[in-house]
Amino acid sequence: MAPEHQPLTILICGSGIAGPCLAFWLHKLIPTCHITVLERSPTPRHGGQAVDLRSFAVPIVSRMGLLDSVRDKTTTEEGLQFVYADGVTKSTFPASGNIEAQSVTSEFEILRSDLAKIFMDATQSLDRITYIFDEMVSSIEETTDRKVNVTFSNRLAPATYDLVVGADGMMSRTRRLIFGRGPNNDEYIRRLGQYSVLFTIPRTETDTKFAQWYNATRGRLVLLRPDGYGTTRAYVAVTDSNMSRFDEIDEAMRNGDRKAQEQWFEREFEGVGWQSERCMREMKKAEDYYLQQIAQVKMEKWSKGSVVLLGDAAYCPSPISGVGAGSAIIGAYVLAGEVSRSQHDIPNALEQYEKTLRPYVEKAQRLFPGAPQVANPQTEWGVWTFNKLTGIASSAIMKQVGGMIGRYLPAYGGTANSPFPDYEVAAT
Ligand SMILES: Cc1cc2nc3c(=O)[nH]c(=O)nc-3n(C[C@H](O)[C@H](O)[C@H](O)COP(=O)(O)OP(=O)(O)OC[C@H]3O[C@@H](n4cnc5c(N)ncnc54)[C@H](O)[C@@H]3O)c2cc1C
Ligand SMILES: *[C@@H]1O[C@H](CO)[C@@H](O)[C@H](O)[C@H]1NC(C)=O
Ligand SMILES: *[C@@H]1O[C@H](CO)[C@@H](O)[C@H](O)[C@H]1NC(C)=O
Ligand SMILES: CC(=O)N[C@H]1CO[C@H](CO)[C@@H](O)[C@@H]1O
Repeated sequence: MAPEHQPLTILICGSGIAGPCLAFWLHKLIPTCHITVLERSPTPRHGGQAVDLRSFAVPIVSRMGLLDSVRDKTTTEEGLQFVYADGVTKSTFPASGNIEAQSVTSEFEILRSDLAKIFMDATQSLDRITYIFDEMVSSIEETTDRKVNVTFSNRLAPATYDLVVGADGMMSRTRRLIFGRGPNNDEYIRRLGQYSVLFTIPRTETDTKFAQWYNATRGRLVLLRPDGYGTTRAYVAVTDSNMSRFDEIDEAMRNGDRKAQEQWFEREFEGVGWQSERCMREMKKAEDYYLQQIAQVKMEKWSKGSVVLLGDAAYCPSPISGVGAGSAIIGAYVLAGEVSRSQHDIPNALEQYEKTLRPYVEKAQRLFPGAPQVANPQTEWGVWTFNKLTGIASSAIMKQVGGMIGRYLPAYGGTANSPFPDYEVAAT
């Protein structure tokens, strides 16, 4: 091999959904490259609720040979119910049962941790892929020959890579190292006005096979969902367009102060009714407690030289879009494909990745007008209107709501006519 054709060395920061999926595709399309996946947490991260596989992500996972593994792990959820104040009256949206016209509940709905594990299991034992936990990057510097010098926080020795990928989630540290905090000093984060805490709780008889959504005034939401493991996943959220309401929780989040975070939720949910007391009690015991801000990441550019961002780090569409996991998977596939096509000009590969993926991401980031506020009313009147609307919407004629959404929002649509190339194994 000529010296200029040394095998590529690639560093991926983050072992969530995007990172392992990228490792898979790079390994498949570039049979010589060496891949290191770094994860800041000491063990793979669990927690969170279900994520959806929809549209063009489905054929990609199918080409990975992993669709059956996903099918085996799908949550047992049969649809969505809106629960009214009496706790008895409900309006129901069943899952559509058709992957070409998916309802609000996707046919491939899987716990985030199960999906991450499927991708990790498919890559962890491959040679040329090394996972390293409890480690992160502390500095990144471009060299004159378009490589990247990296130093690490814990035990790894400084090293040089051909490509560095930040797949380290919405609060990406790689992004900050390369692009700073952004022109508005907001870390490129567009806040949508919701903070939610997610955790697993023991199942009780009141939990059904449906996701149950309970509204309360002042934008408070309790959502309980079956998880396929005999337990229930709680999603407890506060929504407001007045961002000052979140000052305290935001600070507690930045400080990693779980106790202060819990106290904030307890205060917000006092007297809310339905299952909220049970949730507050279980929240404090939960081992998989996970707090998130609902937000989007918007950037003008996703790469600089031979460093690139992927998944939530680059273009988080937010969990309420329903396409966070899907756009991480699609992005991983496109990035691997473009790198395989332009292995000896990485900056060019990264330009092509961005050009190919942008139009999709722009659609994925389109939310319903007014989301999430419209579904989390502040006033009794708003709550009443919302409940009336969801009552009407669940009548037979509106059961195809997923199909309708599919026509307006391409990210929710069918799996055919993918705009992405069929990348083939590349010659090196
Ligand atoms: C614990 C958890 C629970 C979630 N639950 C939900 C959910 O219920 N519903 C939903 O829609 N979305 C959820 N998400 C977000 C969802 O996974 C993403 O929107 C989507 O799948 C895109 O994945 P990603 O790989 O880009 O980012 P993520 O899935 O966020 O993965 C990023 C990974 O990078 C790691 N990391 C962070 N910083 C560093 C660093 N400096 N160096 C190395 N590694 C780092 C993180 O620990 C994480 O493993 C959750 C994310 C996490 C981490
Ligand atoms: C990058 O690292 C190499 C090897 O350690 C070193 O020789 C080189 O000077 C470094 N380049 C920069 C720009 O730091
Ligand atoms: C916004 O929220 C803050 C903190 O809860 C509150 O003090 C303030 O009155 C609110 N502003 C409006 C316009 O509702
Ligand atoms: C129709 C209905 O049950 N709406 C409820 C939504 O939540 C508020 C606050 O708990 C109740 O007062 C409403 O009755």
